Amino acid sequence: PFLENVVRHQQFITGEYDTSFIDTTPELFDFPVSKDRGTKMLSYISNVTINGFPGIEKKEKPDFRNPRIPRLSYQDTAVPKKGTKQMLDEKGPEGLTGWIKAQTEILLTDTTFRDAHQSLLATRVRTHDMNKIAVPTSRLLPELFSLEMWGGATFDVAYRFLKEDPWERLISLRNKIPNVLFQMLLRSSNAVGYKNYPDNVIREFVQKSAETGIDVFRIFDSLNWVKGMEVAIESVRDSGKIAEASICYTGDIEDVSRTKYSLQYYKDMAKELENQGAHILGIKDMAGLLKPQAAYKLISELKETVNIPIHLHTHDTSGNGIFTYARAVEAGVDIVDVALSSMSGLTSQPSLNSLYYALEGTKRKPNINIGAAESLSHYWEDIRKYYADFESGMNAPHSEIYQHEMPGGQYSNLQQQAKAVGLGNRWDEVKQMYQTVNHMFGDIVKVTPSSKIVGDMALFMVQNDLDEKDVLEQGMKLDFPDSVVEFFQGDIGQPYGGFPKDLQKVILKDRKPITVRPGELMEDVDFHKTQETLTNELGKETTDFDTLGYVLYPKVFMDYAKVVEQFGDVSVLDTPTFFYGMRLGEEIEVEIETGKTLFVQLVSIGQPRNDGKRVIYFELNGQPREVIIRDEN
Ligand code: 3PY
Ligand code: ZN
Repeated sequence: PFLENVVRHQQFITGEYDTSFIDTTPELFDFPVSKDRGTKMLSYISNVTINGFPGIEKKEKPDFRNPRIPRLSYQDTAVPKKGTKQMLDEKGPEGLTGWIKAQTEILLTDTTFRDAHQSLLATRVRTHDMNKIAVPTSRLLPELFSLEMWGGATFDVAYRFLKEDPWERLISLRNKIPNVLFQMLLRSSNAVGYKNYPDNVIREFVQKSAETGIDVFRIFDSLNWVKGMEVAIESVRDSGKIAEASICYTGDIEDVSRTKYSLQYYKDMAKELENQGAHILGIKDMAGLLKPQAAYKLISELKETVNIPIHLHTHDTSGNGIFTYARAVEAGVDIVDVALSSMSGLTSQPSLNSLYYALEGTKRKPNINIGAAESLSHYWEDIRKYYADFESGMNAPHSEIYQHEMPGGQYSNLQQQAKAVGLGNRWDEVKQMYQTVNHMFGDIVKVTPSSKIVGDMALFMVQNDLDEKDVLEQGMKLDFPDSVVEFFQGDIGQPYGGFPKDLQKVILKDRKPITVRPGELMEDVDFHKTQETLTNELGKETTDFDTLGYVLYPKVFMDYAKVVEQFGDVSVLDTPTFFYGMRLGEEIEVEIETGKTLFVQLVSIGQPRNDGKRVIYFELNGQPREVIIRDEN
């Protein structure tokens, strides 16, 4: 309506306007904002302004600078250069993998939109901030192999904390970035959750994700149990997309005292995944344990073992990430994961920008425009400040990762979990206990959800002042966390080398564990019936996306739906307003739909009344509006 009003305006029609035209013509904003929609949005703003945002310290909204968005020429904006996405669409998965293998230069996956912020900022980056940089990313880095922008923890966190729909993120980014492959992280039978789901849920989830825009599925099992990956690999192949089946790297192939995860172990698994139909072999070094010389050895041997391209993922926690990549590149790895420099390093991926310079003068230097990467990095440097409350506090390389082996994506999340249960000041003990628990569990692969189970057990033991001996001696009387019990029951699969029997006995008490694939014992979900139930419960139309969200996370989804009912779609707010509300007198713009912008001013805040409520006075597009909210302070 705003644009319609503009183009119908006499001054616009006769071409007599300058930039003041919009400011001096308030009637342009005379489009109806439903009373309900406006009030809901103002209630949200009032609520965070007065009561703060859960999980972050309440303070007055900081005065952030406007993020630096790279300028694009009209030409750039209008026609994105063709990229890997077109290649997949035209040549199919095998055509694409043939092309990958024929490249001399190293190919890059940019993880800034997913793992980088999952690992640095507890997955809190909002779609709003991604949308603003999506077109520049597509136009300035069209040579990327892929953008990892979905999956892992982003799905759950979007509903749970950001109160936004993860599918909307996929849809809007896909629209803005039509040329680069979109990649997601898929936890095999755990999909994007923390437990095994029925097989038809995995199939449906993969099919919908593929239809909505995902091209490359990085598939892993949190125990490296290939049987647990079968349904996911098959579903991705059936969808016509790329199955990047992955090995999770743990331990240290160079350490002769640790023989469980040897070079041979990885070679055997690689061959198995290739035989299962993987188009690409992923090496998922989720904690950053792969040391440079080990990387050289592992990649060299795997290149001899499989015929498919190899894609390496690491985290830079130890500070050795670039060195590891340089050695892997020498050994012939095809693709590596990096993040734009301002979102890289430490628990995140190594820096794209640094790797570019590290490989200068070699024939494998990546084919990207480094100036473009620098300017995109400026944007993220500015945006990152909005999320300062979610930073982990780690600000230097952390070589103790080689001892505790905690995945990069878990570090900041477990720290938040520890704070939430009052163990914030015992974080060092939690890390130490994490290592102990790994040992107690028989040295397992630690990656979501197995890493979360180790984390839950570590928190449980620190909280209850238990050591390994206490657990074995008093275990029959202890109520272990649900996730730990489920793990020992075999509900997320079978760990390599089996379960430690004495611990399993005290944790399961008299129950018998399962040894088959959990999906074999689960009944299919009836999506049709579930959608009906959901529609009834919410009292409004629901989509297939809603049903899937509900099937994966029933409670989280319902809580999200309640927030939308109460406050409307809060994903349209800018991030500082979303987290901090507004300052007195401040005016903000909210684009509620394309071309429909609301102007909101916070005029005044009434004193608390006897009933504990306050009246908050706004102007919405120049009209006075009041909302009444409860002051929870
Ligand atoms: C996830 O599963 O979310 C991960 O990032 C694992 O490393
Ligand atoms: Zn990762």
